[in-house]
Amino acid sequence: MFTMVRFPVAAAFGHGPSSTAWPMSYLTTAGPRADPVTALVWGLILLSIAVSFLIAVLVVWGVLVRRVPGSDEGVASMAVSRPAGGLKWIWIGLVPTVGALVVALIWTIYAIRAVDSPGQSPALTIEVTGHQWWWELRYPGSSPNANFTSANEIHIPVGEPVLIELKAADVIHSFWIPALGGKTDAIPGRTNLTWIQADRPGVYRGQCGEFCGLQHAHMALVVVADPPEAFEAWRQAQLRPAPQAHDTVRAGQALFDAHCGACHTVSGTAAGGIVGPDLTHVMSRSTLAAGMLRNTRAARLGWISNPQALKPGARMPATDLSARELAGVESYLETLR
Ligand code: HEC
Ligand SMILES: [Cu+2]
Repeated sequence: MFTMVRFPVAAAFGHGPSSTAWPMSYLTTAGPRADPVTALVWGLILLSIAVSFLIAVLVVWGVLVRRVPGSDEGVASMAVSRPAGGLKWIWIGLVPTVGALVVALIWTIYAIRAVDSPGQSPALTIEVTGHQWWWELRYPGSSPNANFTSANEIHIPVGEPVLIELKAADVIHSFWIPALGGKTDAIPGRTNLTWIQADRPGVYRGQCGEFCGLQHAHMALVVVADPPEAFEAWRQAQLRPAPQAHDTVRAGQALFDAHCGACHTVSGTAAGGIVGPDLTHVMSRSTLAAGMLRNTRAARLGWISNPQALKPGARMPATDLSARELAGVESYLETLR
């Protein structure tokens, strides 16, 4: 009936992201918060391969070339002897080993320093709060009426560092956008800081990285890196309150306010709940329920009538609306662009 978002989620957006085939791969990254770590990962992989290869060669050489004379006749007939000069092999082994470890250590320290904080001051701050099982996003502005709230789809301007203030509403979650950086935990009662930067426009998939309950696997998010003008246009659109409901959807709005408004906010209306995602611009998002469903009419109807059938345990109850009432609510939602 409705479409589940399949791997890769980026297809839902219709434009080419940086790594369409493997959206969760951390081996191809797209910004300075992640690239130094990726270089380190590849470096350590190559170093490990080189060390393993060297050891393999030495073992084969020891077995085939440095055979003890007479060992073919069996261990019992081998003379016990310790030729002089064997100790030097300890040193020959120790020097490259320590050398490799020192290189790895220095490179690691360098990589940690490089990703610790952005080179320039962040263009923007976003407060990201993990909930079971969705992400609340708050974009603070310079004045109270320049704030807005959204969910699950983080838009950022391309090429600029963005500070992320991480919180959690219930249990520990972890913010993870593999192409843009490593995980940072979101811990109840704390604010953890991290930052992201995307150097190429595109869609970067993320996922809660800390088991947080039954629907942990359905707690995805995406970062959409927009060119500056597109980002500004998106921001302006998000700042607008919901349009005045037209006569044709007023009944739907009344039903929404009565049945949904205690949990969902639609700014500029009576609906001011904060238990679930802000729906003021729900139609501008490409997925629903933290990346689980594509945001289509069929998916919305299916979700609203029985979220528990799709995401068992989600903090949204099934509704007892009749089919007609459901269609009314849906036509109201469709105005929330
Ligand atoms: C008890 C609180 C509660 C009520 C009542 C409720 N919801 Fe929800 N709703 C939630 C929560 C929590 C989520 C997030 C679920 C998740 O993704 O795990 C949600 C998610 C949604 C989403 C997906 C939004 C997104 O961006 O992912 C839509 C759409 C939605 N609800 C519509 C409705 C409508 C319409 C009603 C009324 C018929 C309603 N909800 C009633 C709590 C509620
Ligand atoms: Cu989580």
